[in-house]
Amino acid sequence: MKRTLHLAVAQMGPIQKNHTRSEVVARLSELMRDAAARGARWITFPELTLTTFFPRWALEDPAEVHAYFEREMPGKETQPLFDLARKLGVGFYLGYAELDGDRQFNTSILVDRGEIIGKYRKIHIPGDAEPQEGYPIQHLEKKYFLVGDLGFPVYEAPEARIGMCICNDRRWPETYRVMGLQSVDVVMVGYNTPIAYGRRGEPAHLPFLHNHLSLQASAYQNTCWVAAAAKAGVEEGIPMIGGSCIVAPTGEIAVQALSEDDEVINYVCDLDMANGYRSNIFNFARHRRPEHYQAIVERVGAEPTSL
Ligand code: ING
Repeated sequence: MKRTLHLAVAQMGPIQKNHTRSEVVARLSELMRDAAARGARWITFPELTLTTFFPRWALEDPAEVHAYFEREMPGKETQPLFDLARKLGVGFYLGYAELDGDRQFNTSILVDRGEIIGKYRKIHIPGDAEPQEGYPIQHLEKKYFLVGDLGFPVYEAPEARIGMCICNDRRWPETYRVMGLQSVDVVMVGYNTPIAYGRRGEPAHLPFLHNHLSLQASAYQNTCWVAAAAKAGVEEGIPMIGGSCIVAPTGEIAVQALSEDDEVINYVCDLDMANGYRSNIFNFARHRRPEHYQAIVERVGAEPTSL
């Protein structure tokens, strides 16, 4: 009997500053109903998917900043999404800004049939803590979020081992390898990727290439499925990439979103597809040589000195 898992990715179109959480939860609920109607068991939503991507601005008023954060999860406005998931019998990944006491994290949770079974706090915080002179756009996540303190956990869901990461994490091979070494079956990731942030004058096609390149390489090199959900489209005048997709352990994109708006994609994933890779070419136990990898843990930045 093949181990299959029906995954959906719910891409969100833009969320503008004046969109309320209730309006956003109504959109998320519509996507969840669509995914469940297709037979999906799990749904991946984007990063920071309850509000507009506020780290594009330098906000100084703590009350204005905290208005983008959730003090409780579920809260009054998000409870309906949990209730719907319980009714539909589905699980979901949700990205949001978490206020834990006075600590601010870029967080995602795994919720199975309305119960939180896992939490992750973003570890690779990109961008800057202060606005940068001459940048076409700002990306100030280091101003608003602490580095996550939960590691890269992998959770035993009923049908599969599921791990999470958030946006910039997907560009770092260490992210998936730590989960791969925990035999993760599915990595869920949400992202907000503005087009203009990268290298100034970067050719327009490269943000799309780099997104899929990172996801496909990581799925293949860690013999896992990757479900990636974009918040896409033009938010407050800033364009963000779409390209939501479900990637197989072969590194192939099984299905991808075609729009930059609210859109569900889904795929019935064969979780045993990875076995051929795990038993041979990527049999970590047989082939990895950590005794030669110490630089990966000992050094933070690259240095022009040999080990
Ligand atoms: N966003 C971006 C990402 O890693 C970024 C930051 C944009 C990095 C463009 C490089 C180029 O996709 C988040 N939220 O991490």
